[in-house]
Amino acid sequence: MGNSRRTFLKSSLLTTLATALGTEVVFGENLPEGVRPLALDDPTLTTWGKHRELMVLSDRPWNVETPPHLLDDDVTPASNLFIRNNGRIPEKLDAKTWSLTIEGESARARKVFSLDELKTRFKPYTYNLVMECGGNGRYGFNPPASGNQWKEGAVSCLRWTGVRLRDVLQSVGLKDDAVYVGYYGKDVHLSGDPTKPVISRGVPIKKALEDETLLAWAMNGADIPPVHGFPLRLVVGGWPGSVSGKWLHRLVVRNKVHDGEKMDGTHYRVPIRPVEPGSKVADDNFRIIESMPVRSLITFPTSGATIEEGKFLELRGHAWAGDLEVANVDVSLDFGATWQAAQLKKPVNRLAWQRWTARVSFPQKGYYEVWAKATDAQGVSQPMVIPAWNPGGYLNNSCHRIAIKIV
Ligand SMILES: Nc1nc2c(c(=O)[nH]1)N[C@H]1C(S)=C(S)[C@@H](COP(=O)(O)O)O[C@H]1N2
Ligand SMILES: [Mo]
Repeated sequence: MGNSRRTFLKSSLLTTLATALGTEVVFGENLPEGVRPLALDDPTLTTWGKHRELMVLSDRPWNVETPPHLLDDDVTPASNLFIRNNGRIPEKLDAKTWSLTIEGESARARKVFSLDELKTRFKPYTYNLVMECGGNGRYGFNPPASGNQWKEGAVSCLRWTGVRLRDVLQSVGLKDDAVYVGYYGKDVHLSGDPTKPVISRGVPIKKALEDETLLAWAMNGADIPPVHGFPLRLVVGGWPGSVSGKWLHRLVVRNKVHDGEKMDGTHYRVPIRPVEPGSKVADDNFRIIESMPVRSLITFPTSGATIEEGKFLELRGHAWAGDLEVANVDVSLDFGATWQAAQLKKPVNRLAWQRWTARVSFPQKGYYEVWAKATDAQGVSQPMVIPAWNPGGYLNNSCHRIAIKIV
């Protein structure tokens, strides 16, 4: 192999590596021929700085899940935030030239905003908002539903900063017949075909106009990372994550339910009346998922923990209930025969998750399971068993369980 060809191979390897790492490979020119940089095989370095215990469910597109014990913080750190992509992450994201177009048959005008205009013309707000993938818990369904087999970790609660969608929509003007707002992002279909839509969902106008529905440019006080929608995304707390459009560049105000990609069929829709597991569901028996159901996680200790006999154990976790508040959380050490009430905090703002803690003691050495069950403000509790089967494998909010050994 000629010298120039070798130099080319090395430099393209270094370029690939630098892109994956998001930083320069210092001294890269010294890398001996045939030595493979370690980082190429280390997902914690190349997967956008994610914690090394996050689980890669797929890399085409990228879908990465968080184990429950890494969701212990009141505000989920960026390193622990799950990734759910339907297509390719857009390349060349530039905040300076980014624009958001608002149009649609029920908008009074068509307006284009630069990111700077959004930041300066409207008042910014910051809220802690729960974002949970509609398919969180999908692994539990039988027969299995196709799609990412999320366990319980496709959920987060981050501090989002942006302007209210309501303020921006009102500056454009809404017609009386406006019923829905749909989003379009800049991600590209896996095939690479720019004409193929990836995902374009939305929310009814009432949800769009809520105080907490944001056009966000910051996450936990920093720029939104590229994989999570830099430089602008929609954040709609309490509803399936799929309505929080990333790489947001266009919104349409609709006079009917938005008919974008993944608004129909078995996408983010569940049967209205229960169906036989595995059966085909008639189109008129579907509703679009809106507010997510009540759910909780045990974030401490980690499942499988070994604890010394005779000690109290301080359990903790979070609970959330879509648009509603959580009213109480109970824990059981005896497979659900008896329950004890946990302490439950109020959310820091509407649509944030709530911290719960419970001090428990175990009667003797042996194996136990801790089960946690949350109940929402309308008295609806998490089920112990997998809830109604649906073809897309959505809304499995059954109780989280962990294993404990007392020695
Ligand atoms: N443009 C765009 N927005 C998107 C998606 C996507 O694939 N493309 N995935 C959605 C889904 S299904 C979820 S659950 C959330 C996940 O957000 P995160 O990856 O920042 O955690 O983003 C939503 N917004
Ligand atoms: Mo999702």
